[in-house]
Amino acid sequence: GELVVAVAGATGAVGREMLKTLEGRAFPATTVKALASSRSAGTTVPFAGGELIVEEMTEKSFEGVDIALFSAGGSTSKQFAPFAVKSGCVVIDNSSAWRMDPEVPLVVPEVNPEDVDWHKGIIANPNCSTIQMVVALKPLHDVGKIKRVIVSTYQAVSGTGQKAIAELETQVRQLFNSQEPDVKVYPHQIAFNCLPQIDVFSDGDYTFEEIKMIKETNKIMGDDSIKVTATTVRVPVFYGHSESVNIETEKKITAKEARAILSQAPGVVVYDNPAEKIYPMPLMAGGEDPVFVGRIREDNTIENGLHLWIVADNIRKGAALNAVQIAELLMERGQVRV
Ligand code: A2P
Ligand code: 11C
Repeated sequence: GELVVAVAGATGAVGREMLKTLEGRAFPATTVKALASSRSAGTTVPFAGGELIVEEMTEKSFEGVDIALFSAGGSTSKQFAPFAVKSGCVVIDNSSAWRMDPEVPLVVPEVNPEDVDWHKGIIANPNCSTIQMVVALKPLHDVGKIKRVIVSTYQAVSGTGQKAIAELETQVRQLFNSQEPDVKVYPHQIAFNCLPQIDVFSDGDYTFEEIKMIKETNKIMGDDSIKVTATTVRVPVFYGHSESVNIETEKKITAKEARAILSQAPGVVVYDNPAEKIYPMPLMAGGEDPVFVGRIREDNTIENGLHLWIVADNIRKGAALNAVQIAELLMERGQVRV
């Protein structure tokens, strides 16, 4: 039969990658609609060797649509997702708008695929930095039960969207031409700098990005007993988030065992050979699907501790790919349409 898919926010950094991913994985859509704001209505976006004409997203855009992939910001998704659901469409939403809603599953297909089964029309795609971390932590949790996680991130500007990619490029060019850099998107210059602030400050002086990593990890892993703490940092990298992750487990997992467990884990590639200077880096993870893990070693300051270095393309596994994998799960499990 017919399978109509809409991409909401099709002109954005993630929306464009969603279209590429649908095409690359041969998602069985008969029709794909590209939706964005009135600003870009009538422009085109590349798809399947041709182009799609972008339509303005309205309350009526979802009539006859089976699955909508949303990446148009939290407020847009709060406004439009309910209309999509009303017309029977399943929304896979990449914003933070619905993630902590108890009525909304928060899904990483390698971790909690069964949670798609209780959706009521909206399924949330987690934050990029959370996704890559839980893909690597779940198989270790299953073996040794993780008690505590301490994560520090090194996040690429593409996580902020198209305008931040442009800002880093522009600042680098301006600095090489002895000009004062324009600072618009971030509170400080991002070129040749590190900003220990992602999103707004909130409770206890944690940023919202840090709070997302903490709460989303517990929800996806289905285990509130895991204690998570985070420091999230923006770095002048275009694509690929990196994370230094320290875990404490109930049962001892040696570095060798961790390497073996992660080598078998779905969606993970172990890239770890110190003697050959082999470890994951954003420049190699960009444009790739897997979550790369390296620098695996025991933390001898505690009894059962491990260090991991986790890198993934934040636009792919961190956003577009995870969303398309959720759409594939919906098909496999017969959960399309509300
Ligand atoms: P537009 O290009 O028309 O502004 P990014 O995350 O890269 O900044 O992209 C954000 C995406 O969300 C873009 O596709 C943008 O469309 C879309 N968007 C933003 N606001 C709205 C809105 N009110 N209605 C529909 N799409 C929106
Ligand atoms: C960043 N993690 O790198 C953010 C982007 O909650 O979906 C994604 C924000 C979110 O800036």
